[in-house]
Order: sequence, then C-alpha cells, then structure tokens
Amino acid sequence: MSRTPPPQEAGHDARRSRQWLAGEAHGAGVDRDGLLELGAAMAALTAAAAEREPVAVAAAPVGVDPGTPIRKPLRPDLLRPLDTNAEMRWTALAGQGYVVPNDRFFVRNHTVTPRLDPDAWRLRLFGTGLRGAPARDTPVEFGLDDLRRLPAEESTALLECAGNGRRFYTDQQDEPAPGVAWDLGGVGVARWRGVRLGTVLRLAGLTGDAVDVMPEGLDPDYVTGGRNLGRVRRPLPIAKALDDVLLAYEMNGEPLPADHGFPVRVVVPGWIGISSIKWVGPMEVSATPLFSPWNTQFYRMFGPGQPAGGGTLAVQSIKSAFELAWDARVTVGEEVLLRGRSWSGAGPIDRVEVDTGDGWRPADLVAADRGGPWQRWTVRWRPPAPGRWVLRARATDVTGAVQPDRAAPNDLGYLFDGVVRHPVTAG
Ligand SMILES: Nc1nc2c(c(=O)[nH]1)N[C@H]1C(S)=C(S)[C@@H](COP(=O)(O)O)O[C@H]1N2
Ligand SMILES: [Mo]
Repeated sequence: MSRTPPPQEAGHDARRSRQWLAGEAHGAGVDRDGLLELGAAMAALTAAAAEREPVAVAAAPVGVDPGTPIRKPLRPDLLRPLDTNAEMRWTALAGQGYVVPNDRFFVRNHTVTPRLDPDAWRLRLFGTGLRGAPARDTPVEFGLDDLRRLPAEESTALLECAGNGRRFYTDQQDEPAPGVAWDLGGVGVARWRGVRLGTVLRLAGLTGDAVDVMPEGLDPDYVTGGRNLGRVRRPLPIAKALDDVLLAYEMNGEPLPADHGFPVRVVVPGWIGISSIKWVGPMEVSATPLFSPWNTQFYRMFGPGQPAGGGTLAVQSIKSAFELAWDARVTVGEEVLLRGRSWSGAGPIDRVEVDTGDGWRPADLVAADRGGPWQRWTVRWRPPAPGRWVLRARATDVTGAVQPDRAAPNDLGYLFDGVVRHPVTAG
C-alpha cells in the first residue's frame, strides 16, 4: 500500500499531446491524421458509437484458441454479466474480508479471455528507451520462471474500471453516457504477488531517456466501428512505471486466474483499470511518447470543461457502496447493521458519512483498514416506518476530496464520483 502521492500524469500528457500533434510520435494502430481529421468532438462520438456496438473478434493468430469471453463460472449471486464483461454484485461482499475472492472479482474483457501456454509465454521488451534499442522482433525476453526467480513483492491494490458507476450518469443525472452500463461492481481489491516492473525494466537495460512504457495484451485484436485497433495497450509514463507498478503472477494466493491475465498482468495501483494490462506480452519502452487508441480515443476526458483534444485520465475517482442489494427489504423497528466500503484513487479514505433519511452522520470505520486502498465501514439503522427509504454514503479522502451530490459529466461517462442514492423498502 503506497502512501506517496501518485505521480501526476498531467504535465507528461501535455508534452505527449504536443508531440503527438506535431507528428513526432509513432505507434502501430494510431492513425494520427484520421483522428485529427475527426477532431476531438468527433473522436468522442466515434468512440461513443463504437462502444455501443457488439464486439467483433478478429481471427485469432494460428495456434491460439480464442476461448470464450469469460472462463470462470458466472454465478448469478456473485456476478452480473454485461456484454463481454461481468460485474461483482455488492451483496457478494457481505460477510467477506478485506479482499474480493477471485470467484467474484469483476472481469472487463474487450474481447475474450485467451488460452496461453505458460511454458511458451515470454515478456518481450523492446524500444528506444532500452540500451541498444532492441527492435520488436529482437526483444529482451523473460520467461515466467525468470520472473519468479526475481525478488517477489506483494501489494494489496484496488483495480477499478474507469467506467464504474456509469449508469448513474443516466439514472441519477439524466446525462446518459455510452458504453458498458456498470453499476458500482466494476471494482475490487486483491492481494497481488509478482515482481516490480521497475526491476524488470532495469534488468532489460532501461536508459535515462525512456519516457513511456506500453504493455500490450495477448488477447485478440479489438475490432470496433469497422476498424481493427490492434491489441489492447496503453502507454504508462516512466515515473509511474518505476513507482509502484507490479508484474503480477498471483492473485489472492493463487496463480493469476485466466480471466485476470494468466500468466502475467500489469497492476497499476490507483490508476484506471485499463492501465493494468492483462496477458501482457510485448512491451515497448520508448524515448519518445507513445500513443494508442486507449489514450487518445478511449479513456480520455471529452466534453464541456475539458481541454481541446480531451483531458488526461489516470487516477481513479472517489466512491462509496453499500454491501446491500438494490431495493433490499428491511424490517420496520428492527436495527440493521449497514455495511459498506469507500475508496479513492488519490489516496486512503479519511471519513465516511451516511444519511438514512434524517441527515448526515459519521460511519464507524474499520480500524484495520485505515490507510489501505479501500475502507470498510458500518452504521446502525432502525427503519422508523414502512415504505421506501433512500440510503446515501459519502466519503472524504486524505486529499480532502469529497463525493459531490452530482458528478461532473464527460462524454464517455468516466470517473463517476457522485453520491449514489440506494433504495431499500421497509416493511
Ligand atoms: N489485455 C487486456 N488487458 C486489459 C483489458 C483487456 O480487455 N485486455 N481490460 C482492461 C480494463 S478496461 C480493466 S477495467 C481491467 C479489468 O481487470 P479484471 O478483468 O482483472 O478485473 O483490465 C484491463 N486490462
Ligand atoms: Mo476498464
């Protein structure tokens, strides 16, 4: 659990954007002229439309079984399927400990979970940010055993999709946003074990000139809106890559499950889920800024109040959720112990307040969780009368950020942080 403030990507991104616009950047699948022609607004619309379309899966490379979208059983009491994804049901956390067990951890797949042979698997580093600038087809390689021989580290980190809570832009604010209509279940905390990305980068010959690292997934190419955007990949600034990023091969004490990136994934604490590339294979380390559709077209902040060309998206927003069914039934006059969790990408949670209909009052924070990536809390409530009640929880993090009543919208519906109104019925 890192308490140092996460490196801010804004300055880096501004530089990266200038270079991109000046044509100084490269990157397969980044059609700069195409995107520039469209302009920021059009790019957002295209992305929006694309996200609504069913996913087309490109033909898998010979010898690779494209697999099914999600491999683990989707128990209806634990997970809710959403297209190629599945979100955790918050009731599935009731009575659980700090981490989310693997059987109920949310899955976000752009295409499908691939079947990879761990013996044949290699991490392949290349690019101008490494000594001798190895080419893509003559990379510095690490096998799974090589990584396991390096010093192992454990990190309890939160993973959350940038679109988590998106449905509340529609349901609470009447500001519909395209894309997967996540409730609040696109989030989880796990105990990850692996090797620091920084350790591997240095062994691979990292130079002082490196500015970006781009891990690339081995799942099938992402095809949307009639265009093949290539493999899922997103550049990571070198400062974050050398900070607290892990190449994980275990999740909650088990080998990384297939759906969560077996044999190895990237884990980028505090940052939007797309940074944490699963099934990582090739990894470009570059002395010039890198681009992909996942930091130019998707996972960027478009809309009013955002800079032309879109704003940076890196650190997750602040949220709270009750470990309770939507429209749960409670008994009039009988005390219930309401449980929930709050989290923020900017740092640990300092304070949580709950409103059960008669004003805000402090929730009791679970002491053992203080300083961690999320915070469990409880509040006692005796429903005073039959009928429909609305429960609300709002958190404050260590930076002083508080959940607002209304989230500031953006075209692609990322980073919802508003207070969610959770209905229950007392009878
Ligand atoms: N290779 C690859 N990595 C990926 C994705 C993907 O589709 N392919 N999805 C990303 C997104 S958008 C999120 S939110 C997280 C989800 O991780 P999980 O499925 O383990 O919960 O993985 C990220 N890494
Ligand atoms: Mo995501």
